[in-house]
Amino acid sequence: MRGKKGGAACGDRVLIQPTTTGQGVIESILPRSSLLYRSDAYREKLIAANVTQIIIVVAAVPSFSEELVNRCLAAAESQRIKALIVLNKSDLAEPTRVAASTLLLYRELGYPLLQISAKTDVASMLPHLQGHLSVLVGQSGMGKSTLINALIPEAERATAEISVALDTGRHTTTHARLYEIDPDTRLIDSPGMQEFGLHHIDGADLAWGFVEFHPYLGQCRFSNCHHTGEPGCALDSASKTGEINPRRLVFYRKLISSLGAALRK
Ligand SMILES: Nc1nc2c(ncn2[C@@H]2O[C@H](COP(=O)(O)OP(=O)(O)OP(=O)(O)O)[C@@H](O)[C@H]2O)c(=O)[nH]1
Ligand SMILES: [Mg+2]
Ligand SMILES: [Zn+2]
Repeated sequence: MRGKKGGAACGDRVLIQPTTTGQGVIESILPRSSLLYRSDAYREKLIAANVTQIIIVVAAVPSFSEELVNRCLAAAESQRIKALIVLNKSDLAEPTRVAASTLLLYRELGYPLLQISAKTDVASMLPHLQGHLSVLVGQSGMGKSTLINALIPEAERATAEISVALDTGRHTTTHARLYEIDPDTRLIDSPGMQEFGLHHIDGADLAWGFVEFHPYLGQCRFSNCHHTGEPGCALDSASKTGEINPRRLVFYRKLISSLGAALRK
């Protein structure tokens, strides 16, 4: 990039001005069809541009955060891109069984859920990748780079053993990188994340990030209901009757309270 202003993300299409052989400067970034990023109260971090699908990679070991899955799904909904949940390391049979039962809820909501092992078999992923620019996201140690290597052997991505003591990965991947399976099918590996801040999503829009909430939005007693315990809240009643899973309302409320000041606007 020329000057200090960065702003290009993996997946961006740019115009470049060649300088010396093999070198060039980015003149401009072309309009994006989507932009995936995370943000807290202070800064934003671009994850990937122009992706048409977000692949949330989870595994039973190290343990994954269901809250993070909910945040990734909300981000996908806000950008109107497809979301696919991949439960990796299915060769670890017993812990995977427990993780799979947690994730069943998301399949019921309509999100495709694949159980695979990057170490033994990834073939079932291929049909889901076809025609998409996908980005693999998730916590460190879930096996994103191992998946890339299984799908694209010449990628030779660095991977690292997880820390059993800390029940975490080692933040092995430091930069996002795009790989091409065929000209229409591309895949981005991204660094593991612990947090997925969504400060850029307006508090009033957040409920739209939860697909099964849609039929209830606009049905609450107060038009500015934040669904955090206000009287006559349609989501509250729906969760009490079991029409929506109470776990999702809990994640929604956690998310909205983390927005804090942003919500009070
Ligand atoms: N048993 C088993 N282990 C796996 C599988 N996939 C990945 N691993 C192991 O999990 C560890 C972490 O894998 P990575 O691919 O480095 O994880 P990552 O998600 O890219 O991690 P970051 O780059 O830190 O975000 C490595 O030791 C892998 O060998 C799998 O399907 N089964
Ligand atoms: Mg990695
Ligand atoms: Zn409400």
